[in-house]
Amino acid sequence: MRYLVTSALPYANGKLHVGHVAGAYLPADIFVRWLRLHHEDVVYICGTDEHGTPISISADKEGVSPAEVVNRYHESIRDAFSTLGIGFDNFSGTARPKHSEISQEFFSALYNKGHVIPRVTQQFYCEHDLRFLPDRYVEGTCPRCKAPGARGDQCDACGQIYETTTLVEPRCKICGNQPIVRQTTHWYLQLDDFREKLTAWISHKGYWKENVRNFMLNLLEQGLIERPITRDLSWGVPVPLADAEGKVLYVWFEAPIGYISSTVEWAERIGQPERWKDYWLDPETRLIHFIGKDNIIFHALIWPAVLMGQDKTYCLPHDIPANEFMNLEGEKISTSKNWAIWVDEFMEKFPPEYLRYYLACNAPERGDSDFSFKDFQQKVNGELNNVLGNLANRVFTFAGKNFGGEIGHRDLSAAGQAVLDDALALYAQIDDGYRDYQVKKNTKLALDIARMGNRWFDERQPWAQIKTDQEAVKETLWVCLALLRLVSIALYPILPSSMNRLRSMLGLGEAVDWEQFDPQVDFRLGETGPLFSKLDDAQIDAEIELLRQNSLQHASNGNFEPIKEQIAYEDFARLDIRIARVLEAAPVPKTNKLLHLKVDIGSETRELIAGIAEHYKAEDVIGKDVAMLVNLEPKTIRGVRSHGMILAVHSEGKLSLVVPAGDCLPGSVVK
Ligand code: B3M
Ligand code: ZN
Repeated sequence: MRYLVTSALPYANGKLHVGHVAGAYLPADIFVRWLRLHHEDVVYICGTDEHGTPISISADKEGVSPAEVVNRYHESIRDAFSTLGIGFDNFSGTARPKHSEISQEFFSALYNKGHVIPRVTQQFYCEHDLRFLPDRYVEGTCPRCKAPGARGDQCDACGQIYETTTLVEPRCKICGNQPIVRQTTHWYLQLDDFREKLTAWISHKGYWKENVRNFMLNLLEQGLIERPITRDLSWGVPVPLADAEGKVLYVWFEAPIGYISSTVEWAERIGQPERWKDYWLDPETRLIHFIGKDNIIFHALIWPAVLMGQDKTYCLPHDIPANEFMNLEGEKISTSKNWAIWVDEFMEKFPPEYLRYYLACNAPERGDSDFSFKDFQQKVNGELNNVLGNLANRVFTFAGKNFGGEIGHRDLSAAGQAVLDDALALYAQIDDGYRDYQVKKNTKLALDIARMGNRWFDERQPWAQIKTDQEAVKETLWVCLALLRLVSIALYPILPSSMNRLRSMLGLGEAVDWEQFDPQVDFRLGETGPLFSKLDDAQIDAEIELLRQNSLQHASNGNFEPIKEQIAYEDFARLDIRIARVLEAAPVPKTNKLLHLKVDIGSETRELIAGIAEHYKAEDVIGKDVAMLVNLEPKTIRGVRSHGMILAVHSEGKLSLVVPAGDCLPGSVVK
């Protein structure tokens, strides 16, 4: 069987955090390693997603070019994966020329067959920033599930996509203003052209995970509406049509094509440029996409339609194991609030395989899971060390001391055989588990094999046995070594380097096979030593503290507005800011935001309207001295002429008036 396994292409706009790894990467790597133990033909493909508004918004924020953001994070992500032992065959990026070329071919094939049609459409446009606001440039309330924070292209809360302009209470992400709706032309993928084919295809996917299948059936039932696959943006793959100046392909149209362009790159790299076709152009290939649940619609609906609409016959996804999300210490991971564990930083402090183990134990397979440092410590100390490490250690020590590390095979007693049989049954279950992506259950089953070994060792009491019955001791040890050997394979996909170390202590070569256990095996131990080490409380407490500090610090200095363009002193000097004493204040009728103020600015009294009523009651401001811009042109607000503006600060949702720290007379100049 030929397998093509992919993990979702992470956006190259930030570092990798543990939530990413738990969902789409570690489970795929584990699956691929398991396939390789079965000598399956498999290529594992990934790369960074380098286009779209996630990238251009990050670049805008940092004031650098999108290419700079992409290069920086591509490298950081690639290195983090490699330290973590995620073994892609190729890790590409979608800003590479080959990818653009293939994406344009894909678009053209659909266009030439009439599956892509231009339409004059309405899009959000910001009159302040003078630009269209595709996808993440606009945020509002989801028209379907009513969750806040929904974007132009998708709502994270319900995973649905909708017509952008149906977003409720839209806001420009750059300036916060309400956008207007403007005409523009875009090209729409006629999804309905593929409805029958898609329905027939999905009807054979009874083995899919329930979350994915149900989501899809529901969508097909709702009916497939056309989707725009182009955007008004400057960063991206240009639309390959003469009348499409300034338009690029929608990132979600071209990103999955990255799976193909990365495979093409791989084939070239290994010197067999045609080799990618053996995978992609064979309908029998098992194409498996590991993704997070927010990516289901793009992989299970739009992407297969895009593949179906090509001239060549591509294989279609065989399975789409979508995982749920991982939270952190009970709260949603949020990179914008710095509530995240960054993989590179984590691995500077802890062995990478401790992270693999913990994320595997805690894989968000059927529901959201939680990363907690205390639980991490408990899994490493209580399971890896106290169960598996302990078994290895006590058996190796005993075998070394008493038998020079040589324990030849023996005829087992009924009791010894029973333990081995139980372990073999678990070993077979673990094999099945990997086939079903059940990583979490497998960590438990593998540890159960080690638990059996410890129990057997305790029951047999070799330290007492040794005085009377050497052969019985050898049987005790041989059974334990046999169990360790099974564990070294069973856990290899999750902990490849630790298990290879265990194997070398057991006197075995590296894991290459999901082997049939050989009951005739003789053990000759190699150099032994501790397999794992414990994490102490102080180290864990420090991490929890650091996490809180980082997020607090971020909250207090986070989300700065960009600093405005530099000005000359003369520009500043044109502002006339003085201290005003509030004489009278009253709410403006029929509003809840405005106060009508009368102030003394020394030389005269003024009337003005201030938008502070949600934060200050009228009686609270009377008598206050505040900073006021006195030479602002007058404006009529709610029928009242407003002569000037008092200054205030917005911070963490609260508003505070700017007041002088010491006593001053009304009319004193602020400079
Ligand atoms: N970059 C979304 C994400 O990181 C997107 C995946 C693309 S897979 C083709 O969640
Ligand atoms: Zn704007």
